[in-house]
Amino acid sequence: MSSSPARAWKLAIVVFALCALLAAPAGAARIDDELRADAHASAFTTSPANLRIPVRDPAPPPGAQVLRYRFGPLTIRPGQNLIDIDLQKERPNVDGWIVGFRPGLIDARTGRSPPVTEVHLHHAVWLVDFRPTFAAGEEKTNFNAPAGYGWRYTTRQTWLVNHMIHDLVAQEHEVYLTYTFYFIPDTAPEAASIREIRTQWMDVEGVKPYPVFNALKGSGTRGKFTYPDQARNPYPDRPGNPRNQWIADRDATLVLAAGHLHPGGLWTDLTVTRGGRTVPIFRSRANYYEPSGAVSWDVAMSATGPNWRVQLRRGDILRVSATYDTTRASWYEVMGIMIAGITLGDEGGVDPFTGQVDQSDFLTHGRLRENIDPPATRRVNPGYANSLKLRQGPFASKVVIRNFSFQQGDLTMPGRRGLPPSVAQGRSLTFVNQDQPTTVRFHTVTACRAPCNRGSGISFPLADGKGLFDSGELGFGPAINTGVISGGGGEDVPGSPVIDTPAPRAKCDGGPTGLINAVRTGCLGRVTWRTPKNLRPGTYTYFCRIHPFMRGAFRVVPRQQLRK
Ligand SMILES: [Cu+2]
Repeated sequence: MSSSPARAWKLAIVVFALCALLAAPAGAARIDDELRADAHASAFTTSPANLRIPVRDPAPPPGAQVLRYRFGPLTIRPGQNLIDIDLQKERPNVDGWIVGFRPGLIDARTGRSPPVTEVHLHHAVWLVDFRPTFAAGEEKTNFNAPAGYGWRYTTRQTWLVNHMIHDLVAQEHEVYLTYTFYFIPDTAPEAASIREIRTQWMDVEGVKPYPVFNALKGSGTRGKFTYPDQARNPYPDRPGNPRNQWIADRDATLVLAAGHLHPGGLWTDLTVTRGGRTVPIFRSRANYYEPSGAVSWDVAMSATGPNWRVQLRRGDILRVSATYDTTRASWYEVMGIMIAGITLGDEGGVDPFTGQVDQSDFLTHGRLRENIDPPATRRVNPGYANSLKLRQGPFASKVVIRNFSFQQGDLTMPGRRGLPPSVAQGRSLTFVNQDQPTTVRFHTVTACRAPCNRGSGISFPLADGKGLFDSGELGFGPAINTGVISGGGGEDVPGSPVIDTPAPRAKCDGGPTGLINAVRTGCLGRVTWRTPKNLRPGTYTYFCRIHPFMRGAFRVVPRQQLRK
């Protein structure tokens, strides 16, 4: 990589754009109470939210070649949850039009898609000449340009891939990102009539390295939370310029749209505002195949149909929002994105203020086998102790996390070390992540409902525990300065999913090795977290959101009891 300043700035911008693209003391009565509560603890008791949206998977259009590429191999270190950027060299060697895009992830050894419970394609964003153009999350939505439209491709373009691949287990994985183009070369007669579209990237967190928000259990109205509409001060750093909007800089026509969400998400909405009037133009719905509904990656997102055309005028405000189910759990570090295809100029279509936009939607593929949580996720795993039945452990002020395990109170640990440490009411317990490297193994301490002893998957555990606490991802990662984009001062923001706290630069050594490292301006994160002091007496169980097999418990002991 050349390291000229212009290059570095461009890359820094990319980084943004792209990412735009994370017992004894307890009375018997209370234990009974907790055990009863657990009868409803499972996500698996709720009825499915199968919407039965039709699948539309068009064949390659006339003149199109089907070109399969892969990117990698990428060595995913045990437990890794990193964001990185790399140059992408595997692509067509002639100019033409991309009219379809199909993303995937395969295991380098087996050639098959690895189970989502082991390695997870958190996201990949393909940046073409520094513009986010194609993207994939675990739901792997396909992009189909409507007939007669395509994304321009030339061999002179710069292609970068921003990828975040998450290893949920303690084993290393070697994977390839795969991507298939439906490609019409300029030499094909069909190429002459293709009209160019570009991707208009709509994100509720705008252009940011790690564009996420939290949808907390119980927030919103009637069990649904819409971001940013129902969030309190969602964009404190940008008063009057919300991150979720784009003001059209030209007359143009929108020709396709598809959303991206995380588990818990229900839909993303796209609206247009003109002269103070706002109208909806598309809702991309999450179709959960998962029998328990909106709790796993066993989902597909709907996209616009072949005839969706929305006429935009210069000055129109396009906005995106995301709606999550908040009845069952909190959803941390979630996304809300709508990827839209837009023409360079006015190509007609329906004026959304005077006409009727066809908002019928279609899934781009059926159920993906690799996204189905294994049946063992639903069953009690005898490898975990039932913390509600354990006797009280020693008083402790600190629990160290090392080698994917909690030093005291880990539910897999036999004997005394497995007992939930005791914490006096009004005090807190400090968790310290010492799992090296802390630039790779990020852990969280997240409340799950006791006894939290079923199998591990995406749909279990859920962040639904008493106290609803969450530590955030404990570890260190690179920072990028927003001044690079905005000019002037700016702030350091995470280029990784860690907590946004400045840290000594050396703490970030050993992290991502790709281009994101080349443009880092600093280091962020921390490895300690304290439990809230206001937790009421009782047994608390928790898990790691990054590695759901990690479980632990502690017990808050009432003050009265201490006095005895
Ligand atoms: Cu972890």
